[in-house]
Amino acid sequence: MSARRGAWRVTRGLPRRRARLARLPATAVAMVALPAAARAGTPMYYLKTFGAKGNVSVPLLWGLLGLSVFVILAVSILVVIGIARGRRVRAGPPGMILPVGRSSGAMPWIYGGLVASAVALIGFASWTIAVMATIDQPGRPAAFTIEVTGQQWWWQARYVDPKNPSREFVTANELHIPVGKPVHIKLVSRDVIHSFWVPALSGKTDVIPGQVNETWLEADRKGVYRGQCAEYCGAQHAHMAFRVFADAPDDFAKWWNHELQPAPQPAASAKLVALGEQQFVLRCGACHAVRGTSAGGDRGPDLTHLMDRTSIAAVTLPNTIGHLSGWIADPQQNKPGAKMPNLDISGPELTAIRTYLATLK
Ligand code: HEC
Ligand SMILES: [Cu+2]
Repeated sequence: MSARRGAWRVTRGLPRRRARLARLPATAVAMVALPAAARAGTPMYYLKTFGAKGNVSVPLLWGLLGLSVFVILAVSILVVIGIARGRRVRAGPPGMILPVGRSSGAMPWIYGGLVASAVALIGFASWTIAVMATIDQPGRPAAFTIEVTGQQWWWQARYVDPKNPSREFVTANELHIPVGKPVHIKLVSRDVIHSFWVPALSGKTDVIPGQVNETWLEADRKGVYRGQCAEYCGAQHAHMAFRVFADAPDDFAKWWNHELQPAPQPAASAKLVALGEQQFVLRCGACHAVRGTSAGGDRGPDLTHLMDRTSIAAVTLPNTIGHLSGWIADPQQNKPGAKMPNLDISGPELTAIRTYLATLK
């Protein structure tokens, strides 16, 4: 109520459109100053960052924006002054011919302009190069590597511990990283060009078939950061998202150890789960892997610990039993064009398979 009255007081007397314009800077300031909680609903917001990379890039963004605005204003003002002065000179007798050439006092402006532009351009080029050098490699060596494979329209992630090859595993669409530690990311594509982007942590890195691109991530605060494919890659490009969970180092170590475990064997008494596993291996195992079973497919996400994930189909749906059933029954309705076909699963089959999947914790 009081804020409204304040806004009214400031803009009172101005015509409507100008009143709206007058409020624009306040809106922009409010966006930048938005508290973290309010920004949770705008996960692609990249001006507030939570990691070593973004923290040095964002000041450069503001610097370049400030310089651009300053140049536009300075040039506009000088043009207006020039026009005003030009009119005054022309106000001579009719038919008078103005001399063309180096009028006195013009050259210092040109030299001054050249020097000022050169200083600004060299200064900002140096700043840009310094930032690029800083974000190229993390300050400390990365503890491990995640090999991310982009494909239409999801992300496969292979965790690799260079010191211990037996600690390797594969998951999809939800990455976990330890807070405050740089993580090395290797990017490859299985089909077309994608782009790996976690706005709050890092800029974009293209994911190109036949080429390995590298980047790294570091989060300085616990949280969930949204990632998104940032290079148009076909029908479901917008649904090719992922999540990065920055965990406390202990939680992260626990998570990794848990992911290494194979899927639990169905208990002898759990008939429906055992039936579901059988049907899963038969109907789904050509495309999906569940470690500990003979399902070893690689065309779709590894489902060994499906229930540890908060979302399915590259953050298209929340991972609830309802959405899971809906997805298995009709993936093409949920994500038209997705590389998982409709499989004409019968009602009883669906019940068994979904009951089995619910045990993949
Ligand atoms: C022809 C290959 C293929 C078959 C067969 C197949 N899937 Fe999929 N599945 C995929 C692909 C590809 C995706 C990723 C789709 C996307 O996100 O765009 C997927 C995604 C999923 C997901 C979401 C996983 C995640 O983490 O996002 C689940 C769950 C799933 N499939 C279950 C099943 C079940 C159950 C069956 C058997 C009834 C099955 N799929 C059969 C290819 C297949
Ligand atoms: Cu894409």
